[in-house]
Amino acid sequence: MDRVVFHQEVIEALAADRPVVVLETAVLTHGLPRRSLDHLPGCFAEGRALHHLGESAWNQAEPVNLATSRAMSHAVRMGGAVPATIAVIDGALHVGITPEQLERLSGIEADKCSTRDLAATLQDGGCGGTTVAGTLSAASIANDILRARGLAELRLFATGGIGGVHRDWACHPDISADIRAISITPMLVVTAGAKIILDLPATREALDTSMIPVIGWRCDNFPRFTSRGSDEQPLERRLDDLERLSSLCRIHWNDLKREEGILLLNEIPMEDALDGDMVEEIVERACSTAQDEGIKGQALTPYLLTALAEATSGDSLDANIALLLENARLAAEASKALTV
Ligand code: PSU
Ligand code: MN
Repeated sequence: MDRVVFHQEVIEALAADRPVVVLETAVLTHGLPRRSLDHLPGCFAEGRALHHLGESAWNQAEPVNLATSRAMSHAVRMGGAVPATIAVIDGALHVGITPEQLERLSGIEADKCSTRDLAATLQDGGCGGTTVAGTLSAASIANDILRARGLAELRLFATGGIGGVHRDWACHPDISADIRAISITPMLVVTAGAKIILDLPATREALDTSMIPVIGWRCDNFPRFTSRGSDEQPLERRLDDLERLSSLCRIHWNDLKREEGILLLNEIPMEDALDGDMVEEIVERACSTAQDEGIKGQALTPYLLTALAEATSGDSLDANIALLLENARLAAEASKALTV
């Protein structure tokens, strides 16, 4: 049985050396609400994030998760690249999925597939949204196949905020597998920073220990997902043009033969960002409620993101969608410049 299924469009693009951007699906199955926007007064009320895309690509009547994933694919296409959305569907790893498959995935009880979960979901013949870790592992499996066929490999990946070291790590050492997956998969990961629900300084240390080059894209401070970076967390490296980014990737992967991924930090645009102090207070409260309610493991990140959305009446969703679209757009731009 074929465990890995490529969408024809992805294969054709890679065969013709056209740019491809990988997208994840845990944000679809577990990160964003499965309701339409009507229930969320703040969300898109003024259509704030729509300028990232043009209204035509956004269907207000659709559930937020589906509309956002569709819009991300659209943003990749607008940027001149082909989206390769990765997911587990009926016991196979799909690299590139159809709009019908995306819609189906958005409405079912899918597994949240980190790397450790892939085999079990495949064995069960089940469906799953892949996290950053799960997606990178799938891309790496796909790259082995592509290399054997003499085709170009997947190098670009756009997500929202990466997982990292959770707050209260000293008591509960919850560190997302995202970090380890990035450290062993030579892909450029475009992200709006670590999710604000995390312990940011600790997450930075973990990235450091994992030998992952961290680059600010036209920003000086480590971005905080739905909030801009603070000058308490300055970055050591910043790049402003795609040519230098591309040459850095070449040096790291080709000349130095390193296998780590590279993290490209794309700060959320000013007009979409939430106030960092306000979010900080909400997250602190949500973390202690999570602890009281015994929420941990895979359920923790979705729980905290939902709490944040509720406490901001949907404003954090606006911001989350905006940054996802911005990251998809930048990844598409970068994929054109990146000729590794
Ligand atoms: N980015 C978002 N929203 C999300 C996620 C990323 O804007 O929901 C998902 C990603 O799939 C990421 C996962 O890999 O959350 C992290 O989960 P955990 O902390 O359980 O590893
Ligand atoms: Mn975890």
